[in-house]
Amino acid sequence: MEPVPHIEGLNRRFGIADTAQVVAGKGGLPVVRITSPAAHAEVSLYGAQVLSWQPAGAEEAIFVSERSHWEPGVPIRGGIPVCFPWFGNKADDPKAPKHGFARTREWRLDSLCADDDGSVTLVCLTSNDDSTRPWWPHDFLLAYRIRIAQTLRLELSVVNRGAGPFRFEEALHTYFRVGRVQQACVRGLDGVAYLDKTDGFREKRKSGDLLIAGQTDNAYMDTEGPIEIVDSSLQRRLRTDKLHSCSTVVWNPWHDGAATLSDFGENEWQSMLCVEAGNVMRGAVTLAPGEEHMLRATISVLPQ
Ligand code: TA6
Repeated sequence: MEPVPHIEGLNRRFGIADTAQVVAGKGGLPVVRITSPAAHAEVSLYGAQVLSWQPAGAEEAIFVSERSHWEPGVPIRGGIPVCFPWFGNKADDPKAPKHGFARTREWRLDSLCADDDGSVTLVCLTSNDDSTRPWWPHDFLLAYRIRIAQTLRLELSVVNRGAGPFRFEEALHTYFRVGRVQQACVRGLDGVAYLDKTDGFREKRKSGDLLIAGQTDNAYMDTEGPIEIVDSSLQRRLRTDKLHSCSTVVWNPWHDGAATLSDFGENEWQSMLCVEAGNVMRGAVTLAPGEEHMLRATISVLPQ
């Protein structure tokens, strides 16, 4: 991690008066802070991780743990981690960083623009280098376009810059903030087959809304449609519309799972629910040389 002068340089180059600044966030990590008539948001360049998004007139939609670590090499607990090029543990290497290396790299800020409609869009880039090749020997470019407005639009593009094809998994591991997870349910997964990680990845199928009543770690397959968290305690719905995403992961560690994670505060598990748009497990994507794949998630906060 480079010292603060690097952050000041980014702010001089990209900052937009009264609307968007690059500042030193927790742990000195660079953060783009956006305050526009449409929304307030924060995006850490470390991991290109959205940390906060609060559309005008609504409460904060994103959860970040009060016990999160804020240091290079360690994932931030909360926000919207970008998982790439594998999801969870790497199948052929148990020592590889969980959820890939994208979430623990500082990304390059490529552009930051404000539009007349009050939206602000930033583009962050990262690509292969000597630190990624030992884990994954492919040449790639990741371009992440984040549009902050009354809705939050996330577009993750993967480009194959190598000479041969590669296969990857990806997910936008969104930690939604909920009032009380026990009073939330997930709608849009009715009848969809899923792999239950809490039960040895056994394949199951459930009908109706998903009530969160215990540790939940399900990877739903073939889910192209919108998914909603219905949060009765905050009386709102958190909706994710997806494009080019065939899987959705739903995760809450519940009391016992959170207790094993040092970066979760006491009872914080009740205030979060991850609903993750992605392409994981048998939904992994194969890209030929020169090809590009774009995953889009558009998030909105709606009345219940
Ligand atoms: O998305 C669900 C999951 O893969 C869970 O299995 C759980 O471990 C979670 O992600 C958090 O992973 P992390 O590496 O951030 O602790």
